[in-house]
Amino acid sequence: MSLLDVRVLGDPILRQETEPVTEVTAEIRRLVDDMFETMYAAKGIGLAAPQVGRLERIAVIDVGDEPPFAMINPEIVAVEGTTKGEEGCLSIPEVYGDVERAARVVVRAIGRDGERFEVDATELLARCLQHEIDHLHGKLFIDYLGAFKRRSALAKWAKEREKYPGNVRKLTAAEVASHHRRDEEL
Ligand code: K1U
Ligand code: ZN
Repeated sequence: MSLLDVRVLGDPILRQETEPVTEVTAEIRRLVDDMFETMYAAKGIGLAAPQVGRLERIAVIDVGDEPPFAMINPEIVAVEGTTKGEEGCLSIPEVYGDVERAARVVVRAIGRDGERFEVDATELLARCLQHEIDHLHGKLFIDYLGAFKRRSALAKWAKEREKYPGNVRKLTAAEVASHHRRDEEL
């Protein structure tokens, strides 16, 4: 498995529409595995393909209370209610904001091994599903902020982004080592 560079706000790929996957090949499974490794090293609970410079419609998720899963060509097929909660993004490090989302979503997708599945989610999983599916359509959580909060998020980002020349977040050796140490402890 390989660690992938994470693209940060300013990279145009984060605003692009992804392309549906037509066949789950060995190359797609390899991308899924690399995305999991990258997500864990970056200490995220989700990661979408455009964040690692790819336009396949794929995201990976691990919110911790159920087994991790990949979703290929995910679609939201039902929504219920609304709820507000804090979000962050591995592509906009150190910037956070409250976003209103559906409280419950049902998502239909294809898994890493080509199987069709549905997930019926509430709470953090529902939020993470919506955040990742947005990434697959070029949308970011800051797009939901009101004018004032969006301006202050972008002002914070203007300082942070100096750490990411070329709009690339290279995971540091320390981040990777702490992920591996955690693995050994478990
Ligand atoms: O797609 C991403 O950028 C990953 C993102 C997913 C996400 C976090 C919070 C709410 C919705 C979606 C992250 O993993 S950000 C970092 C993180 O681990 C985290 C942040 C806030 C709450 C819980 C976790
Ligand atoms: Zn994100």
